[in-house]
Amino acid sequence: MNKSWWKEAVVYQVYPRSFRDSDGDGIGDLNGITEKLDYLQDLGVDVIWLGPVYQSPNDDNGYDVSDYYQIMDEFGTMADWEQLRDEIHRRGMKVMMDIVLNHTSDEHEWFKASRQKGDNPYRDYYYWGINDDGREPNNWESFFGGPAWEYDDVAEAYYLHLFSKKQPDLNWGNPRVRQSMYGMMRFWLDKGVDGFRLDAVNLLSKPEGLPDAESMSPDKQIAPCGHLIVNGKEIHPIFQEMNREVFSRYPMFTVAEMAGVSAEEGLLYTDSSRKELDSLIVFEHMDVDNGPGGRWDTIPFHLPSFKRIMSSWQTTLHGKGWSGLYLNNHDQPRVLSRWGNDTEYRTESAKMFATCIQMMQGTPYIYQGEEIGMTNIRFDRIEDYRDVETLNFYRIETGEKCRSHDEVMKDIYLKSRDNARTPMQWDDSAGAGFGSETPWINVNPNYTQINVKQALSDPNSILHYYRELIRLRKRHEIIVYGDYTLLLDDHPDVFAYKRTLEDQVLLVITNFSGRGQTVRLEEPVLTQEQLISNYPDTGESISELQLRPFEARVYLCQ
Ligand code: TEU
Repeated sequence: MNKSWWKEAVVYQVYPRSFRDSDGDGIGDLNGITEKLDYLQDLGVDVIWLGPVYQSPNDDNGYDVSDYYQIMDEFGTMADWEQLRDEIHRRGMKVMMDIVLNHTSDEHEWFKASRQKGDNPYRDYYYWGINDDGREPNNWESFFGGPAWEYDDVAEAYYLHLFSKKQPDLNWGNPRVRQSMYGMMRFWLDKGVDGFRLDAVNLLSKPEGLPDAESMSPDKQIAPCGHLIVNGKEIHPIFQEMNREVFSRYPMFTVAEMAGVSAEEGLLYTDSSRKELDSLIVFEHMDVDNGPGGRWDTIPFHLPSFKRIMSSWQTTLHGKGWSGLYLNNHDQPRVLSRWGNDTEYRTESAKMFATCIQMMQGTPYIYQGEEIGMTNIRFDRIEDYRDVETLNFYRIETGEKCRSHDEVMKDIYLKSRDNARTPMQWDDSAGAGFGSETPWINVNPNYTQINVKQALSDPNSILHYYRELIRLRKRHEIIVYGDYTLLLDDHPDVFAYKRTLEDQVLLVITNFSGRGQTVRLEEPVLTQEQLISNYPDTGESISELQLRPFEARVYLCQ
């Protein structure tokens, strides 16, 4: 058993823009995060993941970096960042920075230089091209809708942008790009950062010749291209080099965000003997409600598929690799609105999801607001949305696709990333205690009932339950290091599994439905101790369990 501090840690993700606004300008900031560190320490988390806080024109809320060495003015100064780092460390916690390597902002100095014609050393920092007929080099569609190529008048060519057109893709085939980025990472590590979350990082190796993607519909000029790019030919050598040049030189931890990775590929990235990455944040389990049309094409949640995916990651990585555990982040709608019940069973379903995920092997990630059961939002007007992906989708669907406002808003209510980006709900005062009454994005009107102040005062709150789950992880090694077996494989509504470590067995039983369920577990046990449950009074035997809506139970058996 290969032990590491980051395997035993719980990470809390802060989305700085929406966490706490200390100066009342409508935008969350670094001093706001510092103000709330006692709250995070009380919750029991070990690591704070800061969303990108670098200089940025904010086309994609900081994921479009114009200067990696400066703090975004709206968030504060480098001195504020240093104070935040020190206050995190003083409390025995660690700080993880979000590192964006696949692209920069189009306002980054490199890109500005790259556009210039003539003998230009920066030209090769990005992907430029134009076909003989004056068209785009290929038919790729951006992840955020529309073509992945944008024409630039100065360069008289197109540049590649897999995300928004203000996020040109860097050319990682260029050694100067790689060395500059390694230097940037070392700069932050030398400043005392303890870990990195690497953004969209399995996109770095583009396919040779940038071939067209197969078109799904003949009338469309562009086609989704992600599958051609993810896990490209040079990706493993890139991480091995990055590890040599950066990670291996510091006592740090890495988690890489990667779409389009299976558990087998995940093992290649995180197998410790290969010296690439420590762990991953993947999408396979979050994509179970994506139809053939992708993210916005929502199909019903199917628990057996979810169980199969979770189980494949649990068993494939065991003993060799490592993974992150999450159901919420700033790119996903709130899970309790998505797959649970955010009205009648809000508290039960929030606790159930947390139990199911946090009792698995991996490093749990808690996204701000998840611990108080924040829910999705529904703004009537598209003008109240801020996310570039959502706004592009609305423009394309109501424009060239001629769909009605009401129809498109239904998709946005289900999947918009803004669902998770509304201001953190601290209390029931006007503006939810975020710090300003007119924040950059509206608060969820349910802040009068759902807020931290209320949760702290209610012993049955989701917040107290999260604290207890974290405490259990610290107390029972089996939660971190035990192996995993799926139980009741084909059950359509119940997710049950066991973890085993030496002579101990941990049983986790979760009801994903809003109906009662009766299940039989054939587990021979001598003694059993119930570690946690989201319902009171669960005294009966474990061989036949009567589960209530969204009930979750965890037993330790010997
Ligand atoms: O996300 C990468 C990524 O794969 C997602 O953008 C995903 O494709 C999308 O959210 C679902 O449609 C990272 C960041 O987490 C995200 O916020 C950024 O927008 C993106 O990279 C670009 O930097």
